[in-house]
Amino acid sequence: MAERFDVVIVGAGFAGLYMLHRLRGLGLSARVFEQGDNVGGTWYWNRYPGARCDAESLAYSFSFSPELEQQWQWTERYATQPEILQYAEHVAERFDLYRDIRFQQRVVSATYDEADNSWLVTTAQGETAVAQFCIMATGCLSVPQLPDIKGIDNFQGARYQASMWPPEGVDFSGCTVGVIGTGSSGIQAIPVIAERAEHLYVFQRTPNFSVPAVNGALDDGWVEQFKVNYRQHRHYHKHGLSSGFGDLEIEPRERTPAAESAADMSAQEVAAILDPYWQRGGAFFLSAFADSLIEPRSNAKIADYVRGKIREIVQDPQTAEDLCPTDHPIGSKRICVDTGYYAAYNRSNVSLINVRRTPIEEVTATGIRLSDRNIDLDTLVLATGFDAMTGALLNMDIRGRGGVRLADKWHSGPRAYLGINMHGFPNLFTVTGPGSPSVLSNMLVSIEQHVDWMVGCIEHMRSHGRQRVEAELQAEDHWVAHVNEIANATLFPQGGSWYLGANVSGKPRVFMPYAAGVGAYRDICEDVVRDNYRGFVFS
Ligand code: N01
Repeated sequence: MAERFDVVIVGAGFAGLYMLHRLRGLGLSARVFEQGDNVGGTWYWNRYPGARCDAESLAYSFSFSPELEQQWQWTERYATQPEILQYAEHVAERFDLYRDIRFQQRVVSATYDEADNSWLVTTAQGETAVAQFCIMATGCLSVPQLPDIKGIDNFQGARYQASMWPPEGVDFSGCTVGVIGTGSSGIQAIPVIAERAEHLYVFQRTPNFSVPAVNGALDDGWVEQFKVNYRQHRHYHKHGLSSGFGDLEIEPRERTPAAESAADMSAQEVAAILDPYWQRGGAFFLSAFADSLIEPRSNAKIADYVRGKIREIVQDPQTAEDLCPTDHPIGSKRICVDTGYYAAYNRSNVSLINVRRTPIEEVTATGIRLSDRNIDLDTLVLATGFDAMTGALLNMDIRGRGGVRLADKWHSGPRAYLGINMHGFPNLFTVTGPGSPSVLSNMLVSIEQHVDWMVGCIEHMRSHGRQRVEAELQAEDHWVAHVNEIANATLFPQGGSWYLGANVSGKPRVFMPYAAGVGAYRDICEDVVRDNYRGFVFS
């Protein structure tokens, strides 16, 4: 017989950990199922060389515990994967969370029993749990997407996937290495692999825009001063225009764009505004102009500036041209933040293969056969992305009221009210689900906001004797239309990105995250609560 809890949580990344902590505070019992053998979610799996966060560490951290934020010492402006994983483990230990987590348990189904008002959750390993509430804390980029390349399984050398990297690491010394994929993962890994490999071939299909991280060690005195005002910094992250990302100012302040628009500026005027952002580093670069993701002419000027930088850095003119993105507005695909990416192509042991010019015909036992030659490889690294936002949810067999499958409901794309709950799926919450700011924001800010909202809702139900909460169909429809309306007012839909599901063949092309920012979204969620949970039905 399945054990009974108040809540089942799927996933022990940051969302699952914080949810468990908050539920404990309410005195509720919870069981967490996690497929890995430790906590950390994305930071548990993505151990590829050079993996680090593109949000600043002092912002990409929990705010719920002032003691934790004061005591934890981040060492670099952008934390490395091992440091973030240590942080997740520290949080789990500090708040005594491990005892409720079952590791190496991959959830395969979640089924709602209407008569019992409960969810039955089952794992591939045969464990089950029944609970009134089911929380999907499954992450947005947790299902790897493998490339559909002929012969890929024939390769006899070592093959690694960025998002399932072996914990013991990989020694590339003396190896001829091929990397397929030049998104954020590839762009972080390439300069690091280049330092070790005998020769590195990068197989690039679509170039991406990348800005320098300007990473470095954090100065203790500076951090101490920053932490004096931590609460106020957090306030701006949660409510401001910056989508929850941090800044490097000691004085807390709202980050505002330097200029309204680049559209009618000369290249020199644009450069005068962008140069300080480029030198300062980080994805905040895109916020220099207020309309960078709205006005195509402004966006084009910013893209020109970055292409100019690529041509300045990369010595070989043909390689530089091949690295210049021309097929999408800058920022419409997630902008990458790198350390030495473009400069890596100046090394004599790094070759860029433009596979649009010389397509990959086949992966063979010994390497890659291009349309014009064979390249022998010892090692092949795949950094080919994820089935984002919906992948983890649809990989499970989730069945709501009347046995309706989530996969059927989402046949033409995800539908959820506020990205929090779906009509037909009572008491099931999706942390940072499609329809919420999620991947367009600092995930820690969005995770805390969602968990706090969901816990507030559960508290409300308990104090009002309510057993069931479910989004109204009409509220869900309106929200989905609103998410689309906001996205269509931006350049995002032109990106052909994973935000749209465009990287997965057959996936409906729907812009999944909510693009109005964390501040506006938080206001809406709070307003819904003030308005007696407008759009939700309790029973
Ligand atoms: O994945 P991606 P990612 N043949 O989808 C290529 C987060 N993240 O893992 O564009 C050849 O961006 C594909 O080419 P194309 C972050 O949000 C964050 O790098 O389809 N190439 C593309 O170049 C990020 O956006 C951090 O033509 C093929 C690449 O693979 C998200 O995760 C670090 C191919 C996939 O790029 C995903 O990033 C890492 C094929 N058949 C990740 N199939 C930080 O915090 C695919 N590609 C810094």
